[in-house]
Amino acid sequence: TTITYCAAIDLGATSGRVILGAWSKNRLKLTAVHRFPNTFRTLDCNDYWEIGALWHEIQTGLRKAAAALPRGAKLASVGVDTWGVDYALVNDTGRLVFPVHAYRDNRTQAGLKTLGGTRAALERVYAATGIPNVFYNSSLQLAETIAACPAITDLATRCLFLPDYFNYLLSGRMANELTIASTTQLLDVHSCDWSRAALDYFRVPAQWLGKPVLAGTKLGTVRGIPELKSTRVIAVPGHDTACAYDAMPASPDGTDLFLSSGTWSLVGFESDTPVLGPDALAARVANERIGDGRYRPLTNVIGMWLLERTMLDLGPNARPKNPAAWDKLIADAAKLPPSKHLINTADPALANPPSMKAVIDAQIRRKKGAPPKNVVGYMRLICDSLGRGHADAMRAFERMTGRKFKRILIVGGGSRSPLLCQTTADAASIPVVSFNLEGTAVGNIANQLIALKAVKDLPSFRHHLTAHLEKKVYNPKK
Ligand code: LFR
Repeated sequence: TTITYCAAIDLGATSGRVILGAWSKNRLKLTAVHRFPNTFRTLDCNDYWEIGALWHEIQTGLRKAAAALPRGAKLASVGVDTWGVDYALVNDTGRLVFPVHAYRDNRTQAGLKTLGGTRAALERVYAATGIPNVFYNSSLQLAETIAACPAITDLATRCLFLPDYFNYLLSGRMANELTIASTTQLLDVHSCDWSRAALDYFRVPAQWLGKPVLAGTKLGTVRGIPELKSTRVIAVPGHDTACAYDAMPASPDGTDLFLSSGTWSLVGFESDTPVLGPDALAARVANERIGDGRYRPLTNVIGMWLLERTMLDLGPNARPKNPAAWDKLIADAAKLPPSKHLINTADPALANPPSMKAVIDAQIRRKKGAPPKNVVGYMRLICDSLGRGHADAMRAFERMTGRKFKRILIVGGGSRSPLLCQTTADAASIPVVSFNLEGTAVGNIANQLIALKAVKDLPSFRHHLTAHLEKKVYNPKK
């Protein structure tokens, strides 16, 4: 029997991993060969990723993947996905000519207000790109970089979004990939190329960007790691959320709503057409793309970031030290009564505050409630509030599209929280189905297998995946 080995490099904003996949007899076996934390660092008033540290972890992970292969076996390919929107500016030789900012940096606040305050421009940009005005957009970030450092337009010749940049470091080829391009607010919503109108509005030099390649494009072979010199670098959907959506064991009739739950909760679905117009803009629907060019209209609900940050404020002992401690925390929170007052998850003050706890407490006090007393209480409050946020996003989609969703499929870190699954099912009044699935890595590997012709296409991958998947159904409590 032939076994095809692929490695997924999957970088999230708070953690990263390198996962080895072995595909044989229509089954995927995963081994997490390397896991590492990720964080941005604040220098003066700005936030930056530690890009060299991330590259080091990627290389360490790939060496571990090579070492984990059985004797004589070869790693066929690697693929990279990361969180959305962030980028590296480089010159023709690939040299970094600007530090890599983190999207939580509040340097985009002025641009956000300008675009938000000019109704006509806002509508024009939305009609052109299908992406709402959100603080982290690459468009606003690039505009700020160019305004703050005008000389950058002489220094930089290419803009590579983070998966593109790591693909370049791996393979030596510079290419912009479609799904990550679709997170920028610079891609034309009706084609698979950049939007002239958006580039002009944000004054981004068109020559910085290459026509996006589709997922499955073979970029080259791995440089710099002798054990992997014949391993291909394949452009997978570079956006982690696109990978997570590809891994959804969805029923083919389109009645499943997708929820990828991590730092952010990404609530959306797959569609042949974008969802546009004033209601979509008001609901902040982002028409991001699937690797093949179709659409995944989604809303970003703030996600487990609320908990990540609140735990920092609660001190070193608030964060569970192992999986059993996490389970206990979640179980204890589930025993508390449902929260009387919920967090308004759309409050911009939650994006990157000096103290998350202070912002949450202030919100609850404004509603004349009492803030939680401990981490168990915050867990309960955050899960109740996210459940409500997920359900609101679903109902908005139903109103706009006339669809009726029958199930919510959840993957990612939050899928391991019975409390979050239950609060979501209760608020949405439909079952939530959680999968024991490293969604982003699975979607990443699926795209490599398809490019290598080990799997026919995405529907057949999902079909095989569904056959062996452990799932848990949370029915809404009446
Ligand atoms: C999730 C994610 C979201 C994106 C946010 C910022 O990891 O990619 O989809 O909106 O991070 O990039």
